[in-house]
Amino acid sequence: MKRTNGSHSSNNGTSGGETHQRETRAGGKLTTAQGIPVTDDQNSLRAGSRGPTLLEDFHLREKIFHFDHERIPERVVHARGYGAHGFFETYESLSDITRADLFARPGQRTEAFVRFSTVGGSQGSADLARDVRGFSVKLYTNQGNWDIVGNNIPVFFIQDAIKFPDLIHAVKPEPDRGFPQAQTAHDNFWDFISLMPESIHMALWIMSDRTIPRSFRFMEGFGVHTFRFVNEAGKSTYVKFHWKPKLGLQSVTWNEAVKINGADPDFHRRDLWNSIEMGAFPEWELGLQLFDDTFADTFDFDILDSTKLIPEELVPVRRVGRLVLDRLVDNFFAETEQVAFCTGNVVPGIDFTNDPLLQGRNFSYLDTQLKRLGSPNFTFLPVNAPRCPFSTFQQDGHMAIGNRRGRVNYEPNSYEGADRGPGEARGGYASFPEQLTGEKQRVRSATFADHYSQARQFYVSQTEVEQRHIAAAFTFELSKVEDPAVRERIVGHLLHVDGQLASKVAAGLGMRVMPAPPTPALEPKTDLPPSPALSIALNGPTSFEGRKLGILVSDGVSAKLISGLTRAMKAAGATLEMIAPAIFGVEADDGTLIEAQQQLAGGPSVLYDAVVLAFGPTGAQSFAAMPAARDFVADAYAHCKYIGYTEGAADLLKAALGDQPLDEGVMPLDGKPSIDAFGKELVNLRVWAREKPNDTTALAPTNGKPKARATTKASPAKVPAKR
Ligand code: HDE
Repeated sequence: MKRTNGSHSSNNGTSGGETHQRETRAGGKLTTAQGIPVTDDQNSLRAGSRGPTLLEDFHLREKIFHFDHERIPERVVHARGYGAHGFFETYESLSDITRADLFARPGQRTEAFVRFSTVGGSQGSADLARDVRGFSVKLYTNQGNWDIVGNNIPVFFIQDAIKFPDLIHAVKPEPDRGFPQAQTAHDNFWDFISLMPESIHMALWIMSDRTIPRSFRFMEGFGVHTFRFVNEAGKSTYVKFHWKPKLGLQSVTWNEAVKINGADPDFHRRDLWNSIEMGAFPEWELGLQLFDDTFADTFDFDILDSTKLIPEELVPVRRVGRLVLDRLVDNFFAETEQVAFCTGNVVPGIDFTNDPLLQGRNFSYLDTQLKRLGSPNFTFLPVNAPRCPFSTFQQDGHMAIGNRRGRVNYEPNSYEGADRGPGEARGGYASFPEQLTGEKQRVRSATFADHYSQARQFYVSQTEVEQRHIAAAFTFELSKVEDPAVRERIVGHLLHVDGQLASKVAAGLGMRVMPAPPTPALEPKTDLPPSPALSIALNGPTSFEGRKLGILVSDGVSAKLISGLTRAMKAAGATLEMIAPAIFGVEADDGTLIEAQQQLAGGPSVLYDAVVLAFGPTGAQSFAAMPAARDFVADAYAHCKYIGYTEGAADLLKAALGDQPLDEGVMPLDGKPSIDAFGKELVNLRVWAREKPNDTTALAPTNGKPKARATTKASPAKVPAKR
């Protein structure tokens, strides 16, 4: 695949992303950074064969000097990320609502760079941490760069930027011990949340499967804040941005996530890399929720409050274009690491609102880039530079690679013609002339006071399985919290969300007494209707496209079965991998070699969406005795995956699953009709009926009185001392 760096034109007229001539041809000469040809790159210069190294060895000195300075500070949040290039294509002209040029003409394409990320972990943390995913999009429009720096969750933890450092301190490793890494399951995080009722809505989202996506390709993106569109006549329309994945939503289960992190900590980045490399380009549609002041004035919540969303059922999402990622980066550091997003990067036709979180972000992003990239000239890096001509009088600073030519570096000036330099552009960016009045004060608007109603709405919008996962996630996370008072405060908040959820979590934590709910700042509404758009399960894929089948094969496997499954997956737009006892592969019944992509120990079933046990009559026996093979099956079953199997797999199924009844998701494969039927079922992704509700209701606490356990003697739980 041919891949090229994006080029930029800088204000001194040079064009092309490369600012130096780096020799990249295969077989080119190795030189120093000064271009001096190197004859020996194996040995440093020394006095005698066993003597000291000489200071004059400029090659050694330069090489080690540069290596010593390879690291730059990682992002203070969203440190772990992965990016790719692509384009945005507009479906229809939106000139009636925005003068943004990228929306002016149907079919118009705009170059894009997207970076996905996790928030809490450091750069080397694992992909399947339970965490919010960043979804940052840089659109290199004809009128400059527009960044939509969003997340895969439409709301946020806090309402005011002034709390962001506290939130991030609380979630990151605790400062004395330096752990836990990339986890919210610890005291400081839940302590903070328990004292910030405004974060409860987001807490529901992060305890849902949204924070353990199966792939970046299967998640939604949201701009979160309310922005403005402004048209040529200066009319403003409020807008919320959504990215809708073409392949539908999908997440994994928590137990699976934990195991994926061990088996392949790069699961998400590998998935993105592989799909683009094979030409299955990830795609999202841009959706807009558009509304005016009349809606804003009558909506139950404040449109400036980032802890609230506007249900799609109330303001439908209008799909106006598509984002396609079709090009891998040439170099991870140069592009993905050095890309600098900023919410303040908007183009004519796009404007801000007074959301206090957005206002703080507009300040923060520019500031952080200086710390991270070390120079105000980061804008000249190829991944950050506009694709349209750009022209400023800014100059100098570290790494000044775009200084203007000529004598003039200020404006106004009285030079003439080309010497004069750029002048102000008629029709350039103009801020929406919003009327502003008010007293200077530190205050939170009373319209931001409802903290529970939408949390409840989110919960009642989930399917039963999803609700179960939310309760289990709260139980897991709070079980890692040492301070019982923190656990109690969270359960107290949950009482305002849903009584049953609170009971389930309290029971899961073994609480004897239900804590009292806190006094809400505003009485929660309990009648907001469910919003099906908020469920993953109700917005899943319509085919198995983009998913992956794992086939555990033995010698003697039916070659016909393998070619039948290969055909079925190809037709569905899905991929498949062979997993074998040895990476060399196995010999099929017709003597052909079936190459393996994974050796059994490196290809556990958590890496696949569905699995097949494809054994020949002779080669199958040994699997039942292999722990990795038993785990392969037991995990696939426990994670509710479809399992296809051939006759020879009976022993392994028995060894892995014992006497558990095989349900309709465990399907014998013995010919074309059964392969077809298996292929059809796969679109459901999981057999959720298999998942046993975690029945802790017998332990549910009562209000005020300890309830006797249903089991034998109730031994009082040891209450850890308060720290
Ligand atoms: Fe960010 N955020 N953020 N954030 N954020 C950063 O900028 C910040 C917030 C988001 O792929 C930083 O370049 C403040 C909401 C993404 O490179 C920093 C506040 C949302 C990324 C920063 C927020 C986000 C960042 C760190 C509260 C979702 C990764 C490195 C007012 C809508 C961008 C950097 C990438 C990164 C500040 C809240 C999304 C420190 C002060 C809400 C996707 O500037």
